[in-house]
Amino acid sequence: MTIQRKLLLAGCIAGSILITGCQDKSNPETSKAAASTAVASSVAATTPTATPADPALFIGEPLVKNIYTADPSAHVFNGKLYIYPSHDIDTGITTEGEGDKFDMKDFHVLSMDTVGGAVTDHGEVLNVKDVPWASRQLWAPDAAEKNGKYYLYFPAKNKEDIFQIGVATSDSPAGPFKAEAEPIKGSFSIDPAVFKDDDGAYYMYFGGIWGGQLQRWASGTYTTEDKYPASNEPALSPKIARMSDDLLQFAEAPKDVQIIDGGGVPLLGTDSNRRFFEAAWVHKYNGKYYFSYSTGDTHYIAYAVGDTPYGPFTYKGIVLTPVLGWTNHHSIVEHQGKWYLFYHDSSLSGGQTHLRSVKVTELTHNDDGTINTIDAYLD
Ligand code: FUB
Repeated sequence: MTIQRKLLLAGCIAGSILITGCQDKSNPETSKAAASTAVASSVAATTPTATPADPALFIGEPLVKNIYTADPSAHVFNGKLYIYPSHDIDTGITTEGEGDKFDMKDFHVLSMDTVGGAVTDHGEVLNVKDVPWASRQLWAPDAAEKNGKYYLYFPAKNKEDIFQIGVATSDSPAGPFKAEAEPIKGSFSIDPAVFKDDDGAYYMYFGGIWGGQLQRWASGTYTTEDKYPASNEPALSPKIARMSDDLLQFAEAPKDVQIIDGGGVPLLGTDSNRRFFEAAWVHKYNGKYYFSYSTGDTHYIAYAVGDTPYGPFTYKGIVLTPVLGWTNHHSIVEHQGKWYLFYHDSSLSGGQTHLRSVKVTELTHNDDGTINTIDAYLD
């Protein structure tokens, strides 16, 4: 570890007593890094003004620095890369609550012709005030294209403060998008990721525990009680649903996505280094389906491989080790013959967990189909 990284982490330790709620106890480095959230400037930071962490610590720079961006979902539309991120802002909320500090109100779209080239911020493309059913917290979005029409999928809390997933449409990948009047029927929780298979079928993967409320749907209907699996029980599963032809609804009731170990046994809820937490993404490589996701309180992007879009997916390893900040969220996309990992960290805000920035780096698959693990820090 470099001396700079040691200093950064040491600075974070000073604030650790202010941290509450779902903080990681098993990964001291990331817990300490996330602790800087609590001690950093409380000044509203809609436009980045905080002192950034030393860029020399990291393998990549934020794609944009005029705003904070997170949860990047990258797609290639018409030969160009479009990134659909969350737009992080500081609205002055200081409690950790159930992710209350992630109080995002709108979406921007970013685009670039090629990785490493100029990045365009297309500005606000949807605001929560223009989503009739939503009340707050526009979290991680995704997008899809069909027949020249573009679909922006996004989670938001409804008027009862329950997360659901909505869709908004546009004739351009860069928006602006017009929201449907109602959320997708039967949708719940967060982090939609829409995957188009080679046969033209579209599937939505979604779900997120803790702030994402997946643990409140264990019985199939919403309950205000948090129900996590007992130590010998399988982990909570992310969900999948095939999309209707018009991409505006589910064509079937959401099903569980099973993540199993090499012996075919579902991962347990207590297996926090490997079990699903949030941030589902699917890419297809050499005919196999790669389901990647965040392990949340252990801060990894992990992946599992399956033979169909529905799984089961067998756990294979780590795509990305913990980044600066509590959350880890990504997408994987092929462009101009190379594969890329889009991810975020809190380097631009000096470690404030709810003020993140989107970055990109190359991702490589080995001959046996495994993914080479990426470390976002330079050592
Ligand atoms: O950006 C808000 C939430 O943080 C996302 O929905 C999660 O995946 C995490 O990145």
